[in-house]
Amino acid sequence: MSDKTIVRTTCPRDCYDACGIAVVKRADGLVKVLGDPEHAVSRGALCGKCAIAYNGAWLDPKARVTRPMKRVGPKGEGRFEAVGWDQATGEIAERLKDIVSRQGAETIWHTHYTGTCSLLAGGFPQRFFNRLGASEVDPDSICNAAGHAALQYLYGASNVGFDPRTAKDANCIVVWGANPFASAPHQHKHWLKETRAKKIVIDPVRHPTAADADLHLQLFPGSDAALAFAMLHVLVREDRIDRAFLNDHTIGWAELEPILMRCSPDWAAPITGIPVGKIEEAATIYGDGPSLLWLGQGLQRQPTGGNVFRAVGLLPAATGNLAKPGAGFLYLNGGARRGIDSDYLEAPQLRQGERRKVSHMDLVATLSDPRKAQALVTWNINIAASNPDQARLHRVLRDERLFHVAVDPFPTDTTDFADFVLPAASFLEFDDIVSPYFHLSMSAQVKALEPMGDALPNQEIFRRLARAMGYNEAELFEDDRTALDAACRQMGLKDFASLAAKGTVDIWPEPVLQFADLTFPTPSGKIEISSAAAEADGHPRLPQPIADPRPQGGLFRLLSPASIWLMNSSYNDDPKVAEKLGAETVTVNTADAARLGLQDGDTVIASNETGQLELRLGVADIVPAGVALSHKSRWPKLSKQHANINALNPGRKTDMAESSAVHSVEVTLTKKA
Ligand SMILES: Nc1nc2c(c(=O)[nH]1)N[C@H]1C(S)=C(S)[C@@H](COP(=O)(O)OP(=O)(O)OC[C@H]3O[C@@H](n4cnc5c(=O)[nH]c(N)nc54)[C@H](O)[C@@H]3O)O[C@H]1N2
Ligand SMILES: Nc1nc2c(c(=O)[nH]1)N[C@H]1C(S)=C(S)[C@@H](COP(=O)(O)OP(=O)(O)OC[C@H]3O[C@@H](n4cnc5c(=O)[nH]c(N)nc54)[C@H](O)[C@@H]3O)O[C@H]1N2
Ligand code: SF4
Ligand SMILES: [Mo]
Repeated sequence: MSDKTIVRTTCPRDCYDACGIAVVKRADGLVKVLGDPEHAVSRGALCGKCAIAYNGAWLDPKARVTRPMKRVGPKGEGRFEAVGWDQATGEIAERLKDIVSRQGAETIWHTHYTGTCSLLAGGFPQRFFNRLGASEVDPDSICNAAGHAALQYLYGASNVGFDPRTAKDANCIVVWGANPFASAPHQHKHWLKETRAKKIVIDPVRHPTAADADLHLQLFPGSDAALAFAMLHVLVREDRIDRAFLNDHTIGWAELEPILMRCSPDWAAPITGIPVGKIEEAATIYGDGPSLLWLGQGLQRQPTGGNVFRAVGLLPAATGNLAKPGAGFLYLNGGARRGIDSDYLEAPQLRQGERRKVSHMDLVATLSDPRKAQALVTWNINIAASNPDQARLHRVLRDERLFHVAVDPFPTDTTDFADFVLPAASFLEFDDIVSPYFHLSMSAQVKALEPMGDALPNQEIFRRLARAMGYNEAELFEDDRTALDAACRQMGLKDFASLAAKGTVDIWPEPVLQFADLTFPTPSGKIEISSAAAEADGHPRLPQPIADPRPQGGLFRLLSPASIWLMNSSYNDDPKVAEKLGAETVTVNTADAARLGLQDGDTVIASNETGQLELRLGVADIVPAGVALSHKSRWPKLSKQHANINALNPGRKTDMAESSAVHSVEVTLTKKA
């Protein structure tokens, strides 16, 4: 008999890759979490951060929250006593019921995002909050809501992307404002390396994916709409536009064409910082097609991010790069595409009262107003590290008046502020389903280990809270297996056991065409280049050839995208990951460093009207002049300053959907005296 068992499961992080995992359990109790060699994406290797953290902090009871905890010290100090589940859920329910009867359920806010992306742990708790009648912080407004809104105006859908398997049919792949090297490491390592297509990367940062590309357009942040208009100008000039496609499947091209005829590459070059020849080359390669366009999430985290998406999103429409092999665009491939019914998962029929939402950009203001907010529940999210306006957010979270329950597997900055911390089981400890947002497959998350201590999956935590509240609707208590089997049937699979036996299944055996029938879920059924719906919502009818003004007076535009060693704020507590991360740096180019009399390794102060932060200076010609690069979401409490890069982020909103324009932060950099 073998002395080890292997459980095959899936990584449910907010990552394009959704790697297959092999958990190897030895008879002596030793556990190793490895990449599954048979999985098409991971091919035997996890990314560096998960390879470390899943064998480090995630398996370490001392690093985890393992018992329900009740606060004993002042808020923010992280001093708690362990209590039992019944006491914790009982006391929380009493407090919530009191708030419901005095101030109303709408003053109870919950905020959640993609700490885990698996279906039940990500969606099932909504049933509880619907029944409670709580208000919700709009989840996507911290990440990607502007891009969704823009693509919905243009194509009527933002969650229907190309099938990555069609890369074999493409002659060109454009990666526009994404950094696969960090945020989709296996797509960098395999998918992009194995294609014969010409690769064009459009990004202010010369990251390794950009450096590997056939063509890198290193534009100034926030100038993408101007670049897209100039590319369209070239396509018209060179007669590479698909006029039959435009006639049959779009509305508004006639209004747009005169505008883009004024947007020559000569006009765009000084605005974007891209030489005329490179704009022409990119347009020509894309226009020859078939071409795939990957719209990154970094691309829309700009003050005019919605407009950027509407402008860049014109390229497939103008060139007929849809509904054929090797063509299409991708923002995210959503679960609904595979039949997943989010209404089943979240049970909106339980909703008590009106559904209220605010943007994450308004979270501080909302929590600061006692008429609006009496309680906060945070789950699958670490707002104290990842949200804007960090100092003010920490201040309001410290207010004893606000009743705060945090659910997390780890003791984060956010849980430190809570009145109760509830221990969430990790993905290794329960069954669930992962719906990848790049590939169109579906994967099983299979329980490999027992939950640590008293930890429970999110869905069970909210069942217990529902019971303590005295609710009795059946949906609140549906068991995991029934819900998992139902979700599998929605996708045309027999049941969860059959999915688990396969690990990952391709829902379609062959690559599917994006918008195969060329009908679009817009009001007109066509691609709406000119959009009455956008206009009715207060936006221009057409995408605009505009760019953000360059920072003035020696300010830098600060970009803070994904780090290769962190998953948002996750893993910073793992000592080996922390060692890889090293000091928190900000990188500028050689000319800017020389102008400021700064050298690599200097300690600098980054500051603006929102805050200041001490950082180590890196000097490297990977960013254009006037741009500074740092990475997001370290744990504030692990730094002497009790802050991270979001101490500098005012929380400016995008033009659409009140989403985060985090890549528009401006700072000065000065040498520390
Ligand atoms: N400066 C700057 N800030 C940014 C960004 C940026 O680009 N720049 N990006 C933004 C973006 S895109 C995002 S998505 C946010 C995300 O930012 P975060 O909220 O920090 O995201 P994560 O670290 O993915 O997950 C949040 C928490 O979920 C917990 N978690 C994991 N599994 C489970 C589980 O099963 N149950 C429960 N209850 N909790 C679990 C993790 O331990 C973690 O503490 O950050 C935003 N912040
Ligand atoms: N390792 C790792 N992987 C992750 C995450 C992580 O934190 N770490 N986070 C996950 C999450 S929640 C998300 S949302 C995704 C995000 O992953 P991505 O979609 O890759 O988004 P970002 O990391 O914000 O930024 C991507 C790129 O956008 C560029 N960019 C910034 N401003 C502009 C601009 O104005 N124009 C253009 N063209 N480019 C611009 C940045 O320089 C950066 O290289 O990654 C996921 N994967
Ligand atoms: S975070 Fe992404 S790359 Fe890393 S193991 Fe998970 S799915 Fe794979
Ligand atoms: Mo995100």
